[in-house]
Amino acid sequence: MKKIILFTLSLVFVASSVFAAKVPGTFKRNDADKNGLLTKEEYVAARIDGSRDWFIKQGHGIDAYNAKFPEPEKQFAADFEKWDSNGDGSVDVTEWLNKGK
Ligand SMILES: [Ca+2]
Ligand SMILES: [Ca+2]
Repeated sequence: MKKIILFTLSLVFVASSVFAAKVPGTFKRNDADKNGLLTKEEYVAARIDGSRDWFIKQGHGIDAYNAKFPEPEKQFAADFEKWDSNGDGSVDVTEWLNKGK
């Protein structure tokens, strides 16, 4: 019985690591409700937080961020719309992986 449980557990582990390898970390972090789809709101919010943090961490400061992204919502939403190739309003993992191609 113990063996069967261990075997099942290792199968679950293998299956989940295969799945994890397919979904990029950035996608997962941006997917706030973890439903496997990025909405424009989730993406724009995560991108604003992420870029602000990056500018501050790099020592450029918030003024540099504001200069680079005077209208962050608009600018990040425009990227998002390019990636949503089937136009359903959300970006799935496949669309995410194909962005910039
Ligand atoms: Ca989501
Ligand atoms: Ca889509």
